[in-house]
Amino acid sequence: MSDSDLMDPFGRDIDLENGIIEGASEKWTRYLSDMKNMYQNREAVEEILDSEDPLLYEVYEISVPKESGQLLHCTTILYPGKVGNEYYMTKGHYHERRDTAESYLCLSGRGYLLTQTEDGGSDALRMVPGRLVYIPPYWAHRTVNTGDEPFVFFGVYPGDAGHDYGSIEEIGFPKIILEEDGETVVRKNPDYEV
Ligand code: M6P
Ligand code: ZN
Repeated sequence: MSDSDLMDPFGRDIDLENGIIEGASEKWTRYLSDMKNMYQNREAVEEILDSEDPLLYEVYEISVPKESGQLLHCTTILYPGKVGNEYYMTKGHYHERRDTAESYLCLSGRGYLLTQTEDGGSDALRMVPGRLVYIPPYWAHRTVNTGDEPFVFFGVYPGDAGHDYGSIEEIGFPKIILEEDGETVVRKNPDYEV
């Protein structure tokens, strides 16, 4: 590698309350219309979309080359809300390179990390400010906002991990998180089949 290939070290400022990363970051957004087949109650989805298309989450990413050896850093701001009685959640994904891990550190708000493996393993881990959750290689991951304020977390993962949404868009996760009688409950997904 020549000197001209070397990146310079850099710093970025992250607002630990609202997750905004200042500086040359990429930002992208997901609306309910981007994941309307992923919630249990399709009628509730259509009813909401008849009058508005709510912003579900925003992701700020620090731009580095998406290459082996690099680390990608991002914050996700997942807004509070429900579709029927199912809380707002991220799409969820496997990594294209299945043997890559990811860490999330919760900065503010509260929620859950849902995980699954391709052979039917699954888990649900609570996330509160200051709590780190580790997603080992081979585990798909989705987050769910179970609170009434934005759920903000910081994530780090390998530059060449990639995102694979394919099977998740079709079959979802083994577990779903609902509000029932004012309580947050983790239930088996009735539509889930391996
Ligand atoms: C986290 C990271 C990102 C991911 C984002 C949103 O910030 O895991 O890699 O893109 O959450 O999740 P999704 O891509 O599943 O919509
Ligand atoms: Zn990931």
